[in-house]
Amino acid sequence: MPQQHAIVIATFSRRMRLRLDDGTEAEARIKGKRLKPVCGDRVTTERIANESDWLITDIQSRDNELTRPNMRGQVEVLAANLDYLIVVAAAEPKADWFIVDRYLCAAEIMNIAAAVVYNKIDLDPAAAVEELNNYAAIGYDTVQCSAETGQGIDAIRNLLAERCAIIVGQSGVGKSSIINCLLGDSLQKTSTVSGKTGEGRHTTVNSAMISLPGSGSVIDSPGVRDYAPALESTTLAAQGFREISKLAQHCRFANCRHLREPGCAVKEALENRTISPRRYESYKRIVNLTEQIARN
Ligand SMILES: Nc1nc2c(ncn2[C@@H]2O[C@H](COP(=O)(O)OP(=O)(O)OP(=O)(O)O)[C@@H](O)[C@H]2O)c(=O)[nH]1
Ligand SMILES: [Mg+2]
Ligand SMILES: [Zn+2]
Repeated sequence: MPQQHAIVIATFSRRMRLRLDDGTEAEARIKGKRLKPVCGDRVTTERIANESDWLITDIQSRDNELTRPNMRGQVEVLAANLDYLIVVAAAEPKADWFIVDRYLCAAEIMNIAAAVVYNKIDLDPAAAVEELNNYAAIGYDTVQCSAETGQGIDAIRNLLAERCAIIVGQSGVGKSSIINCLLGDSLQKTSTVSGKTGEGRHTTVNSAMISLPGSGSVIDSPGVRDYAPALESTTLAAQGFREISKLAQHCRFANCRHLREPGCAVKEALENRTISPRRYESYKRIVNLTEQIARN
């Protein structure tokens, strides 16, 4: 059978939707139990005789992975081959900045750029100015927007140009709504992957990569109640906070964890308020979490 390369653009447990190299889309199954393709994966695939399905026979090595520990403490890969992460918070449900920091930590460790987007400013225009300024000061892209009024959506479009991004955040903050806004007239062409919740709200149940008009693509992902990156060690936690890792070279001890060590440049910056106490609290929580997981 002739083989083709393809990108996984949507996953429904063991069924996949592919964009083949020739630009067409196809449904696919997976050969064997060992392969675990995720959205964004580049795969080798071949046609199954007398069927419309394709068969995924191999996954090319990944540039990077967005991961999280699952309930059993194993590492679950959420998506692969990303070059940008957008984490969305909103006026409603109430923004959880610790979740935002944990996603940014994951982006840092993947070595990709990231943006913090605050949506639903039509509900509360001034709610997050301070937090966003704080993120902008340490070098993240920031946007305030409303998928309802369209305000700020162009800024997100510009950030996504030429990129393969993932959009993440709590359930209900408006990730799918933002993507719908970005799609505008092209909306009808995309098959949105969503199901209805008990309250009749449309919630995204599967990850799907959406090509944006012009350039760029973005993976819409199901919202979360909580998120923590899967970290192998507490040293990685410091790497996940760019303002902390920048200061770490000035700490007295090379293995400083920035908790109670003497001569710690991070604690000093905290006292001088040159780093955010809230971000530092996020860092401590991730250190604790990583230690807990390591003990289990
Ligand atoms: N007022 C207002 N409502 C919005 C805005 N953006 C989205 N919403 C509403 O918020 C609700 C949730 O939006 P979704 O786009 O489904 O949120 P999501 O982040 O994709 O949620 P999950 O798929 O569950 O993770 C919907 O009822 C939207 O109409 C906004 O900018 N302003
Ligand atoms: Mg959604
Ligand atoms: Zn230190």
